[in-house]
Amino acid sequence: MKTNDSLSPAARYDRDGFIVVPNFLSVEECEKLKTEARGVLDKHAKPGASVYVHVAVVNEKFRALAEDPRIVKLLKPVMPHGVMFLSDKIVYKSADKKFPTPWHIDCYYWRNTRPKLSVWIPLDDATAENGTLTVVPGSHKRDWRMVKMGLPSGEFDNGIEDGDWSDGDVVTCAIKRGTAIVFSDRLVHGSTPNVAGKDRYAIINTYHAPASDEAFDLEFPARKVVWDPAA
Ligand SMILES: O=C(O)CCC(=O)C(=O)O
Repeated sequence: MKTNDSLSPAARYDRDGFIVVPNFLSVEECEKLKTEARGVLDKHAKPGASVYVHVAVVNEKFRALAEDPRIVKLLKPVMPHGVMFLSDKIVYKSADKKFPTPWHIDCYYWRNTRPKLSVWIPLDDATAENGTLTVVPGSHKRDWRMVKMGLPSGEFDNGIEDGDWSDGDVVTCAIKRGTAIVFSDRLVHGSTPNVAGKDRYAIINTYHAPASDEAFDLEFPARKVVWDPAA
């Protein structure tokens, strides 16, 4: 996918609601993290689950990734008031888990809290055929209504049903493993279905600005300030 643009990352983030950073992790790092992710799902996730939250609480490699200096460097331009890790999540698609992630905005899940962003990193090459991330550029500038969708998977059960964008507005992020996509919690995003039936592991880390704990934050034991410009 096209990632070049003469604008700075911060200006692109403001305009589009996301930025794409190729080669963020190496192939070797992705391979190792994928093994760790499989282990976390096997050991800690509900049987058959495609999602596991609080990875950094149970796995030191993912805890290290959450506060990796490369992530801090990546986020500084879009988070000038500091970077606090909140939580992380594995999302796994496969031959058994082909369903697309429905269109949604993450801020729906943490209403009345301070703004957040997430860093989505696929640990397999991610394509339109194996369930890659899809985004609607600029959608973070509008408000969206989420509804219960009654999806058979029971995971990702809320979505946007009345989105008025056209297919041409959607960016399907066909990217190599280890590419990082930084996106606003107001950006409309989802995934393609995994019609190829091939594994697609991704790790998603969520961050916000350092501040005194809000009640919501207390649900996330691995939360940690990773850059405080005032310190
Ligand atoms: O990896 C995916 O399919 C997308 C996950 C996602 O959008 C989310 O967890 O908010």
